[in-house]
Amino acid sequence: MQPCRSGILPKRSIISKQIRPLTHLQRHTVFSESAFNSGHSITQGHHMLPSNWSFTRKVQLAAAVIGMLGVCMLSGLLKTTRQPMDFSDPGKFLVRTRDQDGKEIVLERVNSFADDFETVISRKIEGWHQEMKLSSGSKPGAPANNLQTTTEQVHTGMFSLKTQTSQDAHDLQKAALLRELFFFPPHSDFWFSAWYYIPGQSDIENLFLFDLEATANDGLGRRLMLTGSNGRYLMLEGKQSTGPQYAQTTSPVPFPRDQWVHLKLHLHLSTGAEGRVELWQDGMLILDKQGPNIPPDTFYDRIEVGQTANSTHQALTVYVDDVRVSDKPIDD
Ligand SMILES: [Ca+2]
Repeated sequence: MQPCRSGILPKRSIISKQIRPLTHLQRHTVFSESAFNSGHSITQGHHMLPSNWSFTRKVQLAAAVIGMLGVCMLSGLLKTTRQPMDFSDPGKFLVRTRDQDGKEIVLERVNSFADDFETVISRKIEGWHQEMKLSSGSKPGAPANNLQTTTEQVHTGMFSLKTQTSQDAHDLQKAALLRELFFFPPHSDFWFSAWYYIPGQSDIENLFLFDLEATANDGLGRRLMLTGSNGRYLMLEGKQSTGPQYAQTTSPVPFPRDQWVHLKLHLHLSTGAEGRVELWQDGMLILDKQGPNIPPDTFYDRIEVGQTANSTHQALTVYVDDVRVSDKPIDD
């Protein structure tokens, strides 16, 4: 079966079935740290040995100690020789799903994507894969949460994406588009560019605008959010296993309202110190940080764009236009 890049997906199909089982991507540990450290030291054992023990009992104890040492050495050996996931061949990470006719299809992963929202949003392989109008978790969202193309505010062309979420005093609300099938493993470069327009002056602290996530790792990833008093500036949030939070620490640059704002994000993905985060706002570099930005043994494969989480407890409208993703630098 030849991998394909285009086609119509069935309405209820979810692209998450990998040719490789998902568990292959989970980090596995041969011996836990607690098991590794449970043996008593030999010196401690020697001093506590009762003088009236028989020779046979001493031999049994010695055999037990030697056995324990063997387990510890084997454990250490396995720990040091465990190989990290090999992401050198994207062809090993294809996705198997079904088209709208129920025919099984195999999908390649990609490193680039673009949408100027000049055509109606439709669910298709080469486009967006899910309209997220949810609440927290997978709970249904408020009925007024909405996603549509509009002429109300446009960056280029005739249309942009309009996202609307309802006021919810107790929970978050989402109105975002999700796309899977990407392949951004450690040591690769991820570039994202998009234009956002947030009308009004209401408090937007804890509004999330963009997510880069790993489906096979419980959706862990990095998210662009507005933080500070009234949500005045951007930061790159992330769960602990994805590395530190990356925030503007000195003289944060305010996020403009009632106008189009260009955001460009670059991540050199790494689980270690060579990772890099760069964020430009209207051409100004407002974040430039080094350090981890992806969990071990996983790759980022999906994005969410729009109001990926409105945790402000207020109704909000956000417009988005000219979304681009690439593994190479994106020209402004
Ligand atoms: Ca447009």
